[in-house]
Amino acid sequence: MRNLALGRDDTLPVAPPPPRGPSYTVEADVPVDIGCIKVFRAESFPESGPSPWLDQPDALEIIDRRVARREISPKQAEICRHWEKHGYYVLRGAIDPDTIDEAWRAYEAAIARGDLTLAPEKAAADDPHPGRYLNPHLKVEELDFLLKHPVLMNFSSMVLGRPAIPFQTISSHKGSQQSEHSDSIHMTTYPLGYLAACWVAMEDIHAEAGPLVYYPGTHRLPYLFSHDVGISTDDFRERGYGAYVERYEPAIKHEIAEHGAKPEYFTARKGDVLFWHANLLHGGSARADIQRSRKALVHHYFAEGCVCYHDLSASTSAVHGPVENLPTCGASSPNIPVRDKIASSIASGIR
Ligand SMILES: O=C(O)CCC(=O)C(=O)O
Ligand SMILES: [Fe+2]
Repeated sequence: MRNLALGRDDTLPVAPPPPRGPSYTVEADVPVDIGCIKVFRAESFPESGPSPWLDQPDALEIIDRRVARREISPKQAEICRHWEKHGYYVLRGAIDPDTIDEAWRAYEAAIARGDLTLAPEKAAADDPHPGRYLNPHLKVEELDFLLKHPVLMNFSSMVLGRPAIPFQTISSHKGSQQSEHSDSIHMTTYPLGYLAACWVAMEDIHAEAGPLVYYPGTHRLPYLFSHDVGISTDDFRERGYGAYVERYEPAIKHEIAEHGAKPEYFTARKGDVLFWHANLLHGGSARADIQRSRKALVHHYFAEGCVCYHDLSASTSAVHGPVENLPTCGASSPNIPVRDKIASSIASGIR
């Protein structure tokens, strides 16, 4: 079995304990009264740490100390050093092929039953594959199981330095050809950096299928938000992703060119998983052979205890539940609530 490639003795650890306080709240160095934030956009928040542990200037020393204290194994330390430098990691054979096949079969069966309907999203007239689907794990139990798979949860918790909270899934039969971006404009946190993503290969991924493209090291570039590229809240409300395509996407292409960032492509075997940092630039490469499928699941995980919001639309993330759940202005509570359903599923399944 290719499962648990890191081996039983080397099982990835749960997140290290929080540095301060009894709760898992990420205590921002610059506290903000969340209830008083009216517009959830990056410019409404101060610049503040703490950064996730692997983004800290002395991350390499912290890694060495944690190995010395046997909190992480030498193999985990190697993974953390790679993450610190490159902003991604490929875990080969992370999920065994039988689990992958079972999950994909269940997904196809749910589509055949009409439990979920995929838009065609044709890239050309002869495009044989259907489009992506957001949050299929809400309809297909086997995909929910994968989202909460201990190997994926533990890896995300390790790099975030906090317990990971599963947030969303995206399933795809084919390459997205999505322009390069940082996920932080779509899923933003305060403080910054408390998001991790992974891409699960649900079949072998061919170079001509339009594999995920990513740019190692770009996680260290400054975060770029709507405000930085001149997208106002009104622009997004009135024009939606039109403003994003016009202003944000070219700005990211410019960043990549200016810094001479070099692409890598995730050609994978079924069950391989690529994890990436909140700010690593990535996208869907061109589908050289439109007949080829590219079956995958993308998962996004937030770290417990941070504020999660959507910079583009200036709204809080569904991970917190309705906005009324947040502390009221003046309450200044350090405990940022997480929607009950998510919290209880983590409590029962993972911890
Ligand atoms: O699968 C892809 O091509 C891109 C997915 C992606 O960027 C994401 O879900 O964050
Ligand atoms: Fe993305």
